[in-house]
Amino acid sequence: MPATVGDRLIEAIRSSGCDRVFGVPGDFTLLLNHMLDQHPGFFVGAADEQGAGFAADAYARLRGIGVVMVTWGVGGLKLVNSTAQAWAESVPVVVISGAPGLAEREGNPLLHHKVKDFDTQMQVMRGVTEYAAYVHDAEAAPQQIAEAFAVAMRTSRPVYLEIPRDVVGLPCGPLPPVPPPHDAQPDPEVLEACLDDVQAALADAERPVMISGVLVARLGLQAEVDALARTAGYPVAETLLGKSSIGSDDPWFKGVYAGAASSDPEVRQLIEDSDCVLVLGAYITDLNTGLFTADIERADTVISHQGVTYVGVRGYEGVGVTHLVRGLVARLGATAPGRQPAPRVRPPFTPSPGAPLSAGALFQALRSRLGPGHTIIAEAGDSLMGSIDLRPEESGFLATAYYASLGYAVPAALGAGLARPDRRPVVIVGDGAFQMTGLELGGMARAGVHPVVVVINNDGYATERPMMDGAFNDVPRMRYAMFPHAMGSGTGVKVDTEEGFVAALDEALADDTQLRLVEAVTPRDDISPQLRSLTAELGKRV
Ligand SMILES: Cc1ncc(C[n+]2csc(CCOP(=O)(O)OP(=O)(O)O)c2C)c(N)n1
Ligand SMILES: [Mg+2]
Repeated sequence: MPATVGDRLIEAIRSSGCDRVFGVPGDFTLLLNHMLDQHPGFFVGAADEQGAGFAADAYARLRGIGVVMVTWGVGGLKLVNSTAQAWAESVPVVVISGAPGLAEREGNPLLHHKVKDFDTQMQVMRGVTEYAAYVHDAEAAPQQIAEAFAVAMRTSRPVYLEIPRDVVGLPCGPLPPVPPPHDAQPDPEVLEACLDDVQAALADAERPVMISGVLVARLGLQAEVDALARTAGYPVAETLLGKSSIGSDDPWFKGVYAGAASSDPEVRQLIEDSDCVLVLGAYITDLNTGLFTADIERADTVISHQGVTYVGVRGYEGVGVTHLVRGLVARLGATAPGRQPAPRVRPPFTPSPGAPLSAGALFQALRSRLGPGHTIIAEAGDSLMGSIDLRPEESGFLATAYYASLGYAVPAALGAGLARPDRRPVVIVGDGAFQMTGLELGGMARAGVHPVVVVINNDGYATERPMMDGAFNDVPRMRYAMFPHAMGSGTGVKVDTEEGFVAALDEALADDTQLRLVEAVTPRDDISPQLRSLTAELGKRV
């Protein structure tokens, strides 16, 4: 039997290093689903397409590529948000959509799931992906499939493949060789000049520091950044979106720098007092800069993106963060990391007897207990801002810290648990966000994922209340601790004191055989100090 388009697609997925496809089937994908079924456990069903998209996003953040497969229209259009997030936050997700067969389209009939035209979904997905192909010709299919995976890995952005169902079974040729996953090499003279300039800036500086951004994680540069820090002795801060791009137990790790919303005053002072800040692969977004309160002199800054590096105002085209970091490591003779830093002792938290639970105490308790062995997933809202000072291991923290879509954290636990089965997902999520995608917990046990889920029940949209309050910030009051019971797996408990929270958290962390949900009730108007300073600023703009 000659290989078919469907076979080639599966071959491309597997050879990319991805061993899961998240999705929801529909009649336009059933043949593909049937083919995937030849590999047991390969397809992981989600409750909703957006949940599948978020699970694939989390998987991709941890494994370098993720795949989501859905049906056309009703499925694909639900993936617009998760794919937009993947684009905004540089996550290589391959989105595959089934589609009506070529033969079914003759005469332009009103087929189910169709909106306006047969290419409506393609047009929409083009707007949120780096590469999009309509795979309707079996001869061109291998090239399109190979290119989609190559673009996703090279650019660290989402891509889109739409495959009519009667093309899936057509025979086709082999996948062409995939081009190397990294950027084109820069002009060697420009690279040398750039490295000279950066080295001179660093040598002249008395207090050089590094800021590690999201691309350090996405482009796999952690070992090089560690090597630079260890050899040259530069302290390292992270951005919020780049949180856990290096490990917080590394001795050179100093915290998260985000201007006025930094994790602590010391890290803010360290960065703002520096006379040479090496900013590696960071996006200068509002949330990364504490709403642009970051105060760093441009003249004292080396900032390196994908494909360009600036030393002060001097730009070096073609020198991306990968080239800069690798070039500096080579020049400084920095060695690859050989040893594991000793785990830092996390600041202990002792609950005050009888004290009602506050947001501040909740995050202190989490900080004292989370770290190695966990993938911490913090939802947008106070779950994220309050988590800024948690101490995850390298790549042990996931959050949509730029695009900030609520509903990410719970489905992300599915992807994270499967991508890194050696680490337990710990979800921190607000009550409002939980109502959006909390049902995805129902499929976790089936997939063998047993997260700890902390639902912060502060009676609504607390992040928005300081900016402008009204009944629109109230959400229906639900019994969050009852969800595991209703879903038929796991255990839930509701607590509203410091002692109760710590006891429930310890019990949850000690039992990794099942989903453990802790509903943590905090006062309605109580938010973390970081969120308070951010919303005070945001409120001025409403
Ligand atoms: C999908 C989506 N819809 C709306 C928003 C706007 N938004 C930002 S924070 C927030 C409130 C979140 O409430 P909750 O999840 O309870 O967390 P809390 O603010 O209480 O920490 C809302 C609605 C968003 N970021 N994402
Ligand atoms: Mg809330």
